[in-house]
Amino acid sequence: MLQPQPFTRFQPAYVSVLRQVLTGHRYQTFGRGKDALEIINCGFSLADPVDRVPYLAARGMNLPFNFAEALWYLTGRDDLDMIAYYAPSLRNLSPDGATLTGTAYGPRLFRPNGPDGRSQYERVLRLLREESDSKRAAMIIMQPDELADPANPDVACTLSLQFMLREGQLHMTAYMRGNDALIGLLGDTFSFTLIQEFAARELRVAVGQYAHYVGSMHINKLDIPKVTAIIDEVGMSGPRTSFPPDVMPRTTWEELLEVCDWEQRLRLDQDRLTPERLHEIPLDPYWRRVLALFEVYRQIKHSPDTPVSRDSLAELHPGHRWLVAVRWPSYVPATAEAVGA
Ligand code: 5HM
Repeated sequence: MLQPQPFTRFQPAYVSVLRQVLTGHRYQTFGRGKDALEIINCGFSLADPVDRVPYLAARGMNLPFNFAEALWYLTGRDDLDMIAYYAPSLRNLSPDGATLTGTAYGPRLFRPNGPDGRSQYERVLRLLREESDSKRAAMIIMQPDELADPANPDVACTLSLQFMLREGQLHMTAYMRGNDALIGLLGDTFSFTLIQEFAARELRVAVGQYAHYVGSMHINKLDIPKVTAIIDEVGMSGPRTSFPPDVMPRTTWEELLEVCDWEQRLRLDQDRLTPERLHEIPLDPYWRRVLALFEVYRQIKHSPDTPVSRDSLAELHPGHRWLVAVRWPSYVPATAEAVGA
């Protein structure tokens, strides 16, 4: 077969990669503090990249982080302040305690970086508008000089993201040198396909296929119990639950900045979003549901002794509510009990 393994949705692809690396690994690698099981040259495709959220209780996905990371990329940021609020462990990768380098794909993709004053993203979208069949719409992420210091703690794992516009569909291909099958694969697929969806809406075309190619796909040995639990969860009786995906509307950059403005106010605990105030925000309900997720996360982070308000939980997409319940059951006791978390 000359094509990557095809899937419709991300969840079965994710479980299949985890199972294959765990039970069919070809190599064991040692070094950089993370001994791992590995397969090399791994590829899959998703026919519906919008269906990107796995509903796996044993995984306990931190969905506020995934949305925040995608926004962090889209707005060209590299600051720890924003992203470490959602994932404190990222502080360990920072060379200066303030920013990230290789992990921060945003500046490389979305900040102007050449004599034309455009970002790579702006360039490839302009290309696709002018020459729709182009094979050049690739955005380069890993840079050659990242290997100059052999001790660099944070070298980008993604080599490039490519768009192809064919027959009214925007396809995306991600090329990665290495991917952590448990953590990185989930976060990277989430944010790359969200960028694909955002771009497709901007071009007013349909979301096409997403393909993911990885040189080294691996599971860190410390994660083996969790990976085993995920495989057991699906293996015994099939997936416990699923939800229809939330579909992004066409979104302007101004609207995206409005989302980020609220994200910051909630992150800094400078404001709170009651359902009444949420409904007054002039954004599509899709983005209001994302803000509701950030509000729930604000309550978890800033009022850890109080359960999350039922009103706030009611504003979430049902699938997102399920994920909150399995990730933070003690903060949402009634919902957690209802979903059996
Ligand atoms: O030694 P190395 O630079 O490869 O360690 C970084 C590891 O982080 C990668 O091998 C991969 O397992 C993981 N990673 C990922 O899966 C890192 C990034 C950041 O670029 C990512 N996905 N996006």
